[in-house]
Amino acid sequence: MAKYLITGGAGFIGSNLADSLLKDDKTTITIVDDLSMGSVANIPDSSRVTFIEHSITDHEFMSSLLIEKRYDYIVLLAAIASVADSVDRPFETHQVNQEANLNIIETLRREKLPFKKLFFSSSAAVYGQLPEMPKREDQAVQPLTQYAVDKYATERAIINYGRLYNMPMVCARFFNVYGPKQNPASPYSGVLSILLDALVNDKPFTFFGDGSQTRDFVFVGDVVNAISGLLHTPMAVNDVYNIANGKQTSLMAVAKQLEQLTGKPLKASFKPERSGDIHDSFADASKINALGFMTHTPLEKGLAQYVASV
Ligand code: UD2
Repeated sequence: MAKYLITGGAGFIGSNLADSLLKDDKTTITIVDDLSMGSVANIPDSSRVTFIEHSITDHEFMSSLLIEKRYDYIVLLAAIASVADSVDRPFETHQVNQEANLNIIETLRREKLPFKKLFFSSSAAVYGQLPEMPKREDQAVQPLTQYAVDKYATERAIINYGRLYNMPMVCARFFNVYGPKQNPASPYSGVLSILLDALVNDKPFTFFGDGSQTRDFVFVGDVVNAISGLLHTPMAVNDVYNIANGKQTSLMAVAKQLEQLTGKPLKASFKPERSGDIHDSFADASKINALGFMTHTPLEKGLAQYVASV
């Protein structure tokens, strides 16, 4: 029996992870999610899943849950997930992306709670605009937004707690994750979900900038394999790993691929770049590749699966 807690488990990445973990019939999962971005429809329909609609920013609630339930694996995915949203809501971002997670690790320390592994989702945003490409985990960081500051601060806190108190914890820097269950409903949603929604439903799409910005688009199935691998690999501890495809693609190029896959033309317009936006992002994934479980779905294949899912 393995007991998992997934914060943000009703969201895009968390619900894909839950689907995958449930393939082991000894797994039970508790999902804590405030449904700010996620939805009940994402949550796997299984008697082995318990859903709690609650914010992770309720420290007393989260501490009591951890003390009472004693999870084996704790996966911290709940977040204000948009860089642009964090620019608009710095205080909420700080409370969700940093304080709430610090409360969780501090509860584990203070109460001496035993657990097998804690995973935290940090972000490629911590690398900022520094020119070195591709991004390696040992390169300098440059957190340019509250989003990046809070992700980096939590990453450091987790690694420091792991070292100081011998707690088994690991962090990963997600690059641009896409795939089934990604919610296009908000202007802050991941760009590929907005693009696909625009194409499928004949809506207009706005490029912020000229579309030449590049991202490392990583398929959600690969991200799920990476999280699961990091949780179950004892030597992956007190460290941070890029989770990426390791390929650099411009937004314009990916828009063209989606036009081809859907057979529809994009109704595109252009506006100035978003504040806090990074122009280029591209990862060196060799550190996680060396652990042996990372998969790299080619972009064409991942996009085709995504298009087929909507
Ligand atoms: C993504 C993640 C973030 C973080 C980061 C790591 C989301 C929502 N955000 O931030 O959590 O991990 O990657 O690097 O997944 N854009 C448009 N039109 C639109 C929407 C976006 O042109 O309608 C542009 C946007 O200005 C940016 C690019 O597309 O240049 C990607 O935007 P995003 O919000 O999908 O992701 P990003 O890279 O800001």
